[in-house]
Amino acid sequence: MEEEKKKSVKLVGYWPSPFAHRVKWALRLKGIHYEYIEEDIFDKTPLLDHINPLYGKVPVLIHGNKPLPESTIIIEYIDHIWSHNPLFPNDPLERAQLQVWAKFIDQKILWASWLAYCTEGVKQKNIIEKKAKEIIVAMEKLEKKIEGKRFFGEDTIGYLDLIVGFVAYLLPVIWEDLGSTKLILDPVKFPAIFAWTNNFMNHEVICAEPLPSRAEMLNLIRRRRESLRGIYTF
Ligand SMILES: N[C@@H](CCC(=O)N[C@@H](CS)C(=O)NCC(=O)O)C(=O)O
Repeated sequence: MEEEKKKSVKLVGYWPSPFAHRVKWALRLKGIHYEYIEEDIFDKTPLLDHINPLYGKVPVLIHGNKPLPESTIIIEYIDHIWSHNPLFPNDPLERAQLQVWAKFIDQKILWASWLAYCTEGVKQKNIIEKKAKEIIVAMEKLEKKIEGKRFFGEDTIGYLDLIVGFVAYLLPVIWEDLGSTKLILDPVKFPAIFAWTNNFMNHEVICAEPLPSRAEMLNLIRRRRESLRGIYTF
């Protein structure tokens, strides 16, 4: 493992990508030096298909000369190679349960929000309402999970904090700015998640590098939605 730690680390990302930010946070929490390579997903270079032939998406970690895509898997890999400041518990069942949560959060909150706002056509309004209800149910489950804790990793930031990180800065842009609803990060309905967003965003490692501004995110999401026009139509 000591040999592995000596190899170069590069991260191919795109500035607003919530998936790339997770990996950046993991690398920073571990104090790993890395080179960042920006890849414009609107104008992809051949590199991306070369290093991620299955999906052609960012982020991709390049460790030595070997690429690894998929944010959740990259973070597990990082934690395996650089085991200090652990992001996962030792217990195999608890680790596996966190992975189940990660999948749930990506599908039921992140992907569901994106789908709601990229969908167009006659049923768009219904779909947004349906997805908003589903997301509230998912957020209620998340609220119970974080209740009484400072972080999902208990006293310190762990794997699930990195996965949920987008809730703190991206979800409000999608739902409040694009969708004109305050429902998602309501401090009365979700006091524990609300408190967590402050803990997370003010953590020294997380706030060490500024995240894209709300206005930048909003412009980008609008542009991306436009570029996906016609893909999710009902
Ligand atoms: N499941 C992937 C999702 C990655 C993803 O969707 N990346 C987006 C940027 S936020 C992307 O590269 N999109 C380019 C495309 O879809 O062509 C992960 O966790 O890394």
